[in-house]
Amino acid sequence: MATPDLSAPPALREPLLQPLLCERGAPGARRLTGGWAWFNAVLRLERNEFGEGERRVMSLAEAEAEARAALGALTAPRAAVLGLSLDRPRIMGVLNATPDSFSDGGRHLEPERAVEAGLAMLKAGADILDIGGESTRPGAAPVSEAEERDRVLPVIEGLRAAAPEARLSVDTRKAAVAEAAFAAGARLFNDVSALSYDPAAPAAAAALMRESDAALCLMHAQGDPRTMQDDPRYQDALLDVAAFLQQRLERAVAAGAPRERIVIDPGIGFGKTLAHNIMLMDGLGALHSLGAPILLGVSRKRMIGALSGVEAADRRQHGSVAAALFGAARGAQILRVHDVAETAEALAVWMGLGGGAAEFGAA
Ligand code: HH2
Repeated sequence: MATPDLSAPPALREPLLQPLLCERGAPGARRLTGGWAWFNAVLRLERNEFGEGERRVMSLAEAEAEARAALGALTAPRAAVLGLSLDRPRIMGVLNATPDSFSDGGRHLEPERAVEAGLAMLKAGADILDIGGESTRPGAAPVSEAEERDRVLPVIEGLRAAAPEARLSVDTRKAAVAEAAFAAGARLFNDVSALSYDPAAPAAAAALMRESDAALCLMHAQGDPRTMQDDPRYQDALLDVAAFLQQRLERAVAAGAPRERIVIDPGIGFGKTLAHNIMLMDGLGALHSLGAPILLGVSRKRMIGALSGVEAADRRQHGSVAAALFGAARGAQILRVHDVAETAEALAVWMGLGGGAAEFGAA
C-alpha cells in the first residue's frame, strides 16, 4: 500500500458539508440520506491557503446557494446495498479466520467453529457477515494469497451451505482472494486499502460487480498495517480522509464499478492517533457529502480501550456499542461489529425510542 504524499493531499472537488443534527421536528429539518437522522444547518469545511481545514456554520439556504451538490448528497436517499434498504442502520458481523486478529484471533481458525459463530451472529441480528483471512491490525505481517484463500474459502462455503440467504462479505486487499470468495458466494468486496494494494483489484472489483448485485467497500488507511501507527500525520484528518475517499471512489467508478453500490469507510485506527480517530468520529457526517453509504468499524479498537480504560480487546463490548450508536446517530448506515447481539439490542432500543424513528417525521 503506497503511503499518500502528505504534502499534497488530493483536492476535494466540493467543500464538505457536515450536517448539524437536530430533533426531527425542528424548524426546517431535513432527513439525512433518506435515513433516520435529521439536520437543519451545516458546517462548511474547506482548506485555507495553507491546506488547513476551516469550518464555518451555514444555514441550509446558504448551503443551497453555495454548495448545492454537497447539500443534495446529504439529502439524497441511498440505494439499497445487497438488497438491504439503508433507511435504518445495518449490522455487519466480523468473522476473522485468522490466528492473530487483534480481538478474535484464533477463535474461528477451525472452519466449523467459524461457521457456527457466523450462524450465531446471523441469528443475533447481523445483516452481513464480513469474513477475513488476513489481520490488518497495527503491526500485522502480510499473509500469502494461497494462505488467505485457504482460510476464508471453507468458511464462506460452509456458511453458504448452512445459510444460503446470508449476505457474505470478504475482507481482503487481494483481487484473487476476492474472486475466489465471490465464486464461493461472497457479494461484498471489503478492501481496507480502497483498491490501492493490488494493482489487479480495480478491474477485478468492477468485473465482480458487473456480474451480480455485488457491492464494494473502500476504506481509508494511511500506510501499511506494519508501520501505520508510527507517527501518523495529516493536514486535517477529516478533510484528508474525505479527499482520499473521493479520489478512490472516482477511480473505482472510472474502472467500471457502479457508483451506487460503493460504500465508503473512514478506517478508524488505520494510521490514526486517538485525536485523529476522535476528529473523524465527530465529523463523520461530513462524509455523507461524498454521496455514498458509510460503513463504520470501531468495534473493540484501541480508541475504545483508550476512552474506556478497558485494556483487553475482547472485553470492550460496552464501549464498542456506545461508539456504534454514536456512529448511527451521525447516519452511518453499516456498523461493522464483533458483538452482534449487544449491538442489535442497543440499536433496537435506540431506534425504538426515537433515535431512529424516521417514520414519525415529515420529510
Ligand atoms: N477494521 C478491521 C478490518 N477490516 N474493514 C472495514 N471496512 N472497516 C474497518 O474498520 C475494518 C475492516 C480491523 O478489525 P478486525 O477485523 O477485527 O481485526 P484484524 O484486522 O486484526 O483482523
